[in-house]
Amino acid sequence: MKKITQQELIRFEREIAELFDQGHIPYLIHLSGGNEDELLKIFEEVNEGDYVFSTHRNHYHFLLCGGSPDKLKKFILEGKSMFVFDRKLNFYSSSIVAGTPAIAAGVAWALKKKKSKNKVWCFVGDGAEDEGNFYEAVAYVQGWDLPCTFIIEDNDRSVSSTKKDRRGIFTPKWPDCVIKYSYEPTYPHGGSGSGKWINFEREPRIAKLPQRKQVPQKIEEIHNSLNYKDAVKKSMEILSKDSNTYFVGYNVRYGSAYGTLVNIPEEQRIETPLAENLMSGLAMGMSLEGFKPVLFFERHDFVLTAIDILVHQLSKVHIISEGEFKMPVIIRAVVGGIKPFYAGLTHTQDYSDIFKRFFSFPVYTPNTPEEVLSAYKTAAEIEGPVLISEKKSLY
Ligand SMILES: Cc1ncc(C[n+]2csc(CCOP(=O)(O)OP(=O)(O)O)c2C)c(N)n1
Repeated sequence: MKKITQQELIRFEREIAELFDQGHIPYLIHLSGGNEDELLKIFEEVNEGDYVFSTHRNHYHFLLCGGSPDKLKKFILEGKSMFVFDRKLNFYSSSIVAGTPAIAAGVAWALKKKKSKNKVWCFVGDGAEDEGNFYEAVAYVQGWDLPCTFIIEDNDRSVSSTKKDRRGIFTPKWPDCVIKYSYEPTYPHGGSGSGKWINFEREPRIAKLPQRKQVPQKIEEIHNSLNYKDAVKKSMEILSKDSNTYFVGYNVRYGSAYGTLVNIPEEQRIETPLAENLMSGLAMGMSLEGFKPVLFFERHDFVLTAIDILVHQLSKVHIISEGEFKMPVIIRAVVGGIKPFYAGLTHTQDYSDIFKRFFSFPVYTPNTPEEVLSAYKTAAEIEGPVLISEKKSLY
C-alpha cells in the first residue's frame, strides 16, 4: 500500500478547505487535522485486505488506506465527503455516529470463521462512546475475541460539546479491543473554520431515496400440503442447504425460533446477545464476506430497536456506496399472536406497512403456506436484503 506523508495529508485538507471557502463545495464537510502522527502510527499496522470502517470525518483514513487523493477530491466535490466507500480497499464510512461498530463486528466474525489473516479497524469519535450501539459491538468483539480493533479518536468535542458537558464526570473504561488517543483538532466540527461568508457557486446535487424496489414474490405452482409453520420450517431447511447460510439472532438455538429451526444444524445457528442493533450489524457484516445470514426477530416490535442500523445502513448502503457494498440479508420478523398467551400491546404489533415505507428493499407479508415458500424462495434468489413478515397467529 502506497504510503502518504504527514505533509501530504495536511496539504490535502488545506486544499479542500480552500475549495470550500471559494464556494466550490456546497455540501457539509468534516475536515481531518491534528491527528496525523497518531494515525500514521496506527496505519502502520493496517494490512492490505483489512477492513477499515470510518466516520463522517474520513478523509485521512481513506488516504492512509491507500485511497487515491484524486478520487477522494472528486467525491468531496460531488457532495460525498461523508460517504466515502471503496470495495477494493474494504473501506466503509458512515455519517451516522456509531453506525459502523456492529457491522465491523460482523465482518470480524466472518474473518475469524474463515481463519483469515485479515482484521477489522473501526474508527469512531468520542461522540460514539456515548452510544449504546458502540458498547454492544465492543462487548461482542471482546467476548468472542474477534479480530477487530476499535479506535476512539478523542478530540473532546461532539459538534461543540465536551465530554464533561455530555456525561459529567463519567469516563468509560474500555477493554483491550479498544484503543483511544486524544488530539487537538485543526478544523472546527464542520466546514473550514475560515469564518468567511460563502457564496456557493452552484446548487448542490440533492440525493433522493429511490422508490422501493418492487420485486414481486414468485407465486409458482407449489404443490403443498404443509401448514404455515411447516412451510416456514421447510423454507429454513431449504436455505440451510447452503452451508454459508447462518441463522442469526436470539432464541435461535435454544428456543429454535418458535421451533422453526429444529432441523437446522446447531453450527448454523448463531445465538447473539439481546442487542438488536448488534445482531443486525453482525448479519450485515457477515454478508459482506459472502455469508448468507437469516436474521431472526421473534417479534415485529423488537425490529424497532434496530431501526437505526436497518434504515441508515442496510437500506441505504448500496445507494450511497453506488453499488460497491451489497448486503443480502434475509430478515425474518414475526408478528406476535395471541396464542398460546397474549403478551400485550408491546409484543403484538404488525409494522409491515411502516417497514414498507422505511426500507428501500422488499417487504413480503405471506399469508398462506404457499406464499411463505415462495417468499423465501424469492428472497434467496435476489441480491439484496428482504424482510419477510411472518404471522405467529397462522403458525
Ligand atoms: C446518530 C447520530 N446522531 C447525531 C449525529 C449528528 N452529528 C454528526 S457528527 C456529530 C458529532 C460527533 O462527534 P464525534 O463522534 O466525537 O466525532 P468528531 O466530529 O469529533 O470527529 C454529531 C452529533 C449523527 N450524524 N448521527
